[in-house]
Amino acid sequence: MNHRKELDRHPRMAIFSHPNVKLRSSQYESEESQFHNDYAREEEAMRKVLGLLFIVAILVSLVPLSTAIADGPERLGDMSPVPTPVAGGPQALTFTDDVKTALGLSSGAVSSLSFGTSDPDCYNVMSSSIAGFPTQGSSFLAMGTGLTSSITLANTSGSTSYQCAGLNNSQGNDMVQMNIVLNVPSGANFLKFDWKFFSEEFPEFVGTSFNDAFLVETPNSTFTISGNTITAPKNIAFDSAGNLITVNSTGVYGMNAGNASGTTYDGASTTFATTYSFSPGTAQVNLTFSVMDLGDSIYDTMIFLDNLSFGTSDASATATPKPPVTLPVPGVSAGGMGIMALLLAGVAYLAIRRKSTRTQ
Ligand SMILES: [Ca+2]
Ligand SMILES: [Ca+2]
Ligand SMILES: [Ca+2]
Repeated sequence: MNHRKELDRHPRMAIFSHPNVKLRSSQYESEESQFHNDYAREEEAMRKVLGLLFIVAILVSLVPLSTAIADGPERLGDMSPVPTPVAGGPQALTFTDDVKTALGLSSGAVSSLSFGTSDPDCYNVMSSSIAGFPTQGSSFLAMGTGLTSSITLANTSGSTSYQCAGLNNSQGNDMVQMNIVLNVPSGANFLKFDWKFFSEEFPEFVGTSFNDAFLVETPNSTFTISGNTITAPKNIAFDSAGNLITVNSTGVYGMNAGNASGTTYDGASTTFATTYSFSPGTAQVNLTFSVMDLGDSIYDTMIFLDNLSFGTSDASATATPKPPVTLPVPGVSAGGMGIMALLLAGVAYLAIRRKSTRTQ
């Protein structure tokens, strides 16, 4: 055959004109076409997955941060009905004297005592024996972010709540505040008082933004709130770990259900005695006691106060204010998860593009 001659004339074309070569060439074209089709399908499927991932990431990013912080059960307080005024309650003319007696103070020991614009339904003198109080005499003072008339209700609700009228903190949530100016007896160099912290926030909202708090500041109140963190350089009352007394710190360091037995609250601290020392010869001590809701005004927190007294001692009775401890909110926010998903989707997309470029 003259194939050799033809090859000499058109060396490149001749190969493809050979019958065997033609057969193999058409098989190759068919396989190549199949490969391209498969690849196109794979790429299309991957594009769809990535598109879906982007949409999910964007939607998750749009979830407000607050819902992420409020992790745990749904936040619906069991709202207490608004009470009708009771004769002899905080509105009575003798109330200030009742508070002094309840705290164990003589009339002459108090220069002034005021609850400002705090809701009178959210503080009161208690004259019965409840959860280890009174620690002095036959009565004590209760002040909190819910009704004092709820204190001895059976604990049938995990979210007893009341929105107190009047005074609020800088976040617009419930606050009850007592300012008391004490005349220091001659020779005294310290004062002390007993307190106990109760809360419905315990245990389900420990570690969240609903960080209800109790502060005692002297000589004036200067605390500030940022998110769920309180900064109170003038505070003198701390829990056993030296932290500010809040649901997050006290919850972690010693609140339990047993301590709240006999009350409507789900948890309480033990009874603490705070001692505050000052220089001998100090004429007056100005104390501001504050109890407040943080995050919102539901899930009541209550403080029992008693046995506010002076003493004289050597330097051993000291209470050195410690810096506030910031506890992180646990868990990753929805916004953070959305950003993570976007980043992962971006990395996956780049990897696919690189693979696609190499194959072409
Ligand atoms: Ca309860
Ligand atoms: Ca409240
Ligand atoms: Ca609360």
